Order: sequence, then structure tokens, then C-alpha cells
Amino acid sequence: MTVSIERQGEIAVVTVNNPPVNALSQALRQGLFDAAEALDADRSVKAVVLACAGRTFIAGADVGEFGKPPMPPHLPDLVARIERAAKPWIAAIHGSALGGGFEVTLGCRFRVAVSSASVGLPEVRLGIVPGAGGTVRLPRLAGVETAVDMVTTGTPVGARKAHEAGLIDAVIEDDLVAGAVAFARAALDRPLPDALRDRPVAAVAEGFWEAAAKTVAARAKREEAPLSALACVRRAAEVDFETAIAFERETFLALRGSAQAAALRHVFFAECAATRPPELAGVTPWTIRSAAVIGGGTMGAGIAAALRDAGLPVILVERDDGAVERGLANLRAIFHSAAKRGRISTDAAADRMAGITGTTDYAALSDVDLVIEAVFEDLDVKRDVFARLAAACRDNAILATNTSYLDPERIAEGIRRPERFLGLHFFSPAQMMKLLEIIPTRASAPAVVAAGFALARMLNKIPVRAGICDGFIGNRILKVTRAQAERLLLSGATPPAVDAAMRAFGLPMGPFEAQDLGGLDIAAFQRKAARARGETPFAPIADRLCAIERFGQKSGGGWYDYAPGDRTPRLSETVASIIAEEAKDWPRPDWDEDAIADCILLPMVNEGASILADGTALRASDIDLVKIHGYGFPRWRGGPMHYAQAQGLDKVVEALNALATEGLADPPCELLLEAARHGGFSDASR
Ligand code: 3H9
Repeated sequence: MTVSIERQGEIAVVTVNNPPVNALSQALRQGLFDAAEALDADRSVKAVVLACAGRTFIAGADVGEFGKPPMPPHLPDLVARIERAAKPWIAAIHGSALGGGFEVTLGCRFRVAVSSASVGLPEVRLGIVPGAGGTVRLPRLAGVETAVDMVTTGTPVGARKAHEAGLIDAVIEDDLVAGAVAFARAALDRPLPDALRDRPVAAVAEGFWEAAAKTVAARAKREEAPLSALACVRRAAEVDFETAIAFERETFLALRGSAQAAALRHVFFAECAATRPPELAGVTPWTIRSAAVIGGGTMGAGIAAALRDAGLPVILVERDDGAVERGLANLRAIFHSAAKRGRISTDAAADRMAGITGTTDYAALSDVDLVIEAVFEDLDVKRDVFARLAAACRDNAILATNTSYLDPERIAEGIRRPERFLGLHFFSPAQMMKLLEIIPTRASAPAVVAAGFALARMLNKIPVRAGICDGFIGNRILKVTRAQAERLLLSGATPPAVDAAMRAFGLPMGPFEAQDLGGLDIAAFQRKAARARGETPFAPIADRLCAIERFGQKSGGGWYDYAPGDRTPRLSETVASIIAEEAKDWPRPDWDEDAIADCILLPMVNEGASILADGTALRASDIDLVKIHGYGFPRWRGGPMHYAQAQGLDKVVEALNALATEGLADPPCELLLEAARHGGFSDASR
């Protein structure tokens, strides 16, 4: 049953039960509406407690219904119905009261919560604004500044802070429903506060809206919803309640149908699906309560920091005492910087360091649950590490490699109990980047793969399963991005024009700026290895830049020149003359920003389709998550595969064929052609 009513004397307890997260489906809205009618008619009831069964309070509107026509009773009407109920409603919150769930509580006369609960209006993260009065009631409850902050960032607020901000009336330590019933009884003894609709909005200081608009616009970049959310709160402060509600609803409905909202919804469901792959349903993961990292360089230290952030004790292993000290210093720097930025307290930083043991002795690993290797990308070096780990660790310890390009099957060759081995590919800086590629070998036990997914959840990362190939999912597509960027230079575009076009598309950086920042030498090293395997990677200009040691900012020049101590990219005559020499015989079409972006993005989509075809990725949406969480692809574009589908795959095929005719890209692969014929990839966004 979705809504049930129980009586505790003169207090009615309405319990919502709509697993998994009590989303406000049509049936639930109807159930609550009927409950409000029935309880108003029941003279024995003096107040109503609204609580939820399961792991959370109402987590919001049912996002799955957003693609369909809205069905009555509409959520704004339900909130209004609860607000004008003849008896006061008290929301009893555990878990998360989010979006429409929080808006329902704003229709209630009071809100109480357990200390672990949080409340928020995360709609902007779905490309919309609150649509059931959130932007109009919230400033009446907690003031304009809190409302602006909550609706434009979408960040939830924990119960204690929510109490301080006036968002909730009490924090209940023990039994939530019993506490809420007691709160209701006490409230009946006092005059009731006005419903939020009847309260005024406090005035703001002069210049507040202009300053807020600047801050929100800078943070939102190209996302539409945050500024629209700000406009809604401003309206709520400037016009009467009903007019503001109508404005909010109109804004909500317009955004709900937008391309950005469709993309962000796609990402939302892709993220939910990523954490629980159906192929591992019912598999119990191996337990991870302690971890070790081999290698304390940038990557190893970042991984160790991420493990510590999740509360795991960590052993850091290095070759010699000096390297151990350097590794620990790298970790200290990470936590120091986190404390300096206010991400953690100084006490927490000290606690993180206290949980790390540095050593050179593999014997210290005899009892750890998980070891992640992050040493130099050299097959022999890594094999040697795993031979030692296989001997030193328990048989049921998970052994993982963080390799970016080497074949995990070859790294694991010959180790004892290979079912405990898998690839866990982090992205730098590993303590920040959300993506974790999980790469099983043929021998990896399902319970070990499931442990990789469980680890991602512990680390608050997005796991994506990737098959074995050069670069897995993310770096395999990155190679195409870079090759296309070079093709553009050879056919008449300039590095600044290519970078500007990709920034205009929404990437934080263009491909040349990014290479100069990260260094050109790593990719050169990989191309060398690929050539040794008989492959023919395409990088005629990058190869020549590396040959003259133009490795990027670190060597004073790469694709651009840099003045000492200044990271501003400047046009390089050296690079221009190399491009001119290499560009002979290439076609020179007219490039505008859209054409440049297409020349890079559509081949990435084509590579994504090949990746699906050969099983390196299981779902198109996984590819989207990889590019969003590992490479800065704009979330509001939904990832490359969603972007291509939103453009129309037939148009993508046509444009790729045109590029291929000019020798500027490979022709569309079979799976892309097939997806275009069938109107989409098989896991098209809901
Ligand atoms: C809104 O409310 C608009 C209103 O202002 C206006 C209306 C007029 N709908 O994340 P989990 C599914 S906008 C449908 O793994 P957790 C999710 O897909 C909404 N489904 O759990 C997954 O399904 P599956 C504003 C939803 O415990 C399953 O539930 N609200 C919704 O780690 C479990 O999810 C939000 O944006 C939904 N709203 O975290 C809240 N939410 O098992 C979004 C979840 O098939 N939700 N599902 O893969 C969350 O942030 C987290 O789910 C939550 C629980 C923190 C609640």
C-alpha cells in the first residue's frame, strides 16, 4: 500500500511506502491527497504526522514521469492541499527530503528530522527548477539568501545546519515517529504559526540580486536552470504568492521539456544504473575494510587519499625509504590543501594522515583486504610487483592494477589465484575525479568485480565496467579526440580556434590546452609502445613537437609558447611552421566553431559505437559517464552518445560520411549505422 494511516490518539500518522525512494508517483500523490481529505473530515484527528517507510523520506517527484504528460493530482495542488488542511501536518524526515519531497514538507506546518537526514532542492541538477512552490515558500521560511543558495546550487543541507537555518523546527534524536507525535502534541498547546503562503518575504540588501546573478552565472557556465531558479526566487520576493507560484510553474514546465533537462535526466539514470550492474545482481562482493597502495607518486598518493577519505586504513608501499617519505609528503600535501580549501577540518586532515603507514616491506600486507598497484607503466615492473603481492597477501585479498594502457591479462599472467585480480583505473587527481573504470580479466571472480563496484560506492565514485583494449573506454576515445584535433590543424584550423570551439561546446579546456597542461610526453611514450606492437598511431605534429622536446607547459612550450612563470598560451611560430610543413596536400574546408566541434565529437561517437560493438563498454550510457566524470565532457550535454542521439543518429552518420570523404575521419562503423537505422542505441535515455 502506498499510503497508510494509523491513529495515535488524536494524532494521525500518515506513512508513505513507495520503494525504493518514495518518489511522488501519480499513485502516491493521489494517496496523499485522499489522506488529506479523509483526515480533514475526521473530527477525532487534531494533527497529522507525515512519515515514510524504507530508507528515505520522499526523495522527490518521480523523474521517470518527466517524459510523460503530467497526470492529476499535480504536485503543486497536493502541496497546497496539505497547506490548507484543517489540521496542522508535521513532516517527520529521515534520509533525504529532496525536490518535491522537500516541497511537500514546506506545505506542512512543521518539519522535524533525525540528525542524519538532509533536505534540499536539487532540481537544477536535473536541468529544471522546483515546480511545486519550493522557490516561493522557501524564502518565506528561511530568507532569500538561504533560498537562493539552495535552489541555485541544488546542494542538500544536513539536519543540524537545516535546524540552524530555520529549515526544520527540531532535530529528533531517538524514535522519529514517536518524537514527531510528541512534537505535534506540544505544538497543539501553542498558537500555530502561519502557513508559509501567508508569511512575507524579508527584504534583501540593495544590489543583492545583481551580485547573486553574477555569482550564479559564473558557476552555472552554460547551464540554464540555475539562473532560472534565481529568477523564480526573485519573483517570489517581488510579487504576491499566487503570481510567483504561476511564474515558477511556467518556468518549471518550460525547462522540463528542454534539451538540457533531457540530457541531465539521462545522466541521472545512467549514474543510478552504473552503481548496480544487472550482471552482478545477487553477487556478494568480497569485503574491503583495509587497503594498501603500491607507489606513492601523484597517482598512488591520490588513490591512497581517496581510500583514506572513505575511512579505510591505508598502507603505502614504496621501493626505498626516500620514496616512502616522498609518498607521505605527497599525501600530506593533498590533505593540507583540502584543509586549506575548507573541504575538511585540520583535525580531519591530521586524522587522515594518522591512518596511513608508509613501508618498504611487502610483509606488512599480509592482512590487507585490497591492494592497488600504481607504479610506473612498465609491464615487467608491474609483473614483479604482483608476483611479490601474490606471495605476501592473503588468498582472499583483492589485487588491483591502476594501469591506464597496459593489458591487465598480461600483468596478471602467472600469479597465484588470479580470480582475485582486476583493473581499477582511477583518473588524476584520484582523490577528486569521480570516474573509476573497473576492468575484469577473464579470470576475475564476479565477487571481486562486485567488490570493485562496492569500492566505488565507498569512495563516492562512479564505476564503469570496461573491457580490455588499448586505453579501455576513456583513453581509447581520447586518442580519437587528439587525432581529430591534429587533422583539424592539418586542414587549416589553428590550435586557438580548435580550443575555443571545444570550450564553446562546453568543455573546460580545448584539446591542445589540455595536452600542454598534462604534458605531451606520456602520450608520446604510449605511441612508441604502440608502434613497437606494429600499430600506426596518428600524431604527425605531436610527434615532431616531442622530437624537439616541446612537452607542454613544463618544458616552456608545447602546442603553445609560454613565457617563464606565466601559463598564458601564446601562438608559437615554431608550431605554425611544423603544421604548415605537415599540412601539404590536405583539404582546407572552411572551419567555423560548430564544424570544428563536429569534426572532433562525431568521430568520438563513432569510436564509442565501436567500443559498444566489441563489448569494451556494455552500455552507451556508460561511455557518457566515462567522458563526463573522467574528461570534463559537459554534463548538461549528456555525454557524447546522448549528444549524438539528441542530434539524430542519421545526421551524425551523414556528417561522418562527409568528413570521411575528405579524409578527415573514419566512416561510421556498422553498429552506428545500425543504431541510426533503429533510432538509437539500445539503452536510449528514458
Ligand atoms: C523534483 O522533485 C521536481 C519537483 O520540484 C517538481 C515536481 C512538479 N525519481 O540513488 P539510488 C531511483 S525533481 C525516480 O541508488 P541511494 C534510482 O534511479 C527530483 N527514481 O539510492 C534508483 O533506481 P534503480 C528531485 C528515482 O540510496 C533507485 O531509486 N529529487 C528518484 O543511493 C535508488 O536510487 C532528486 O533529484 C526519483 N526522484 O540515494 C533526488 N530518485 O534501482 C534524486 C532515485 O532502478 N535521488 N530514484 O537504479 C537521489 O539523490 C538519491 O536517489 C537518494 C537515495 C539520495 C534519494
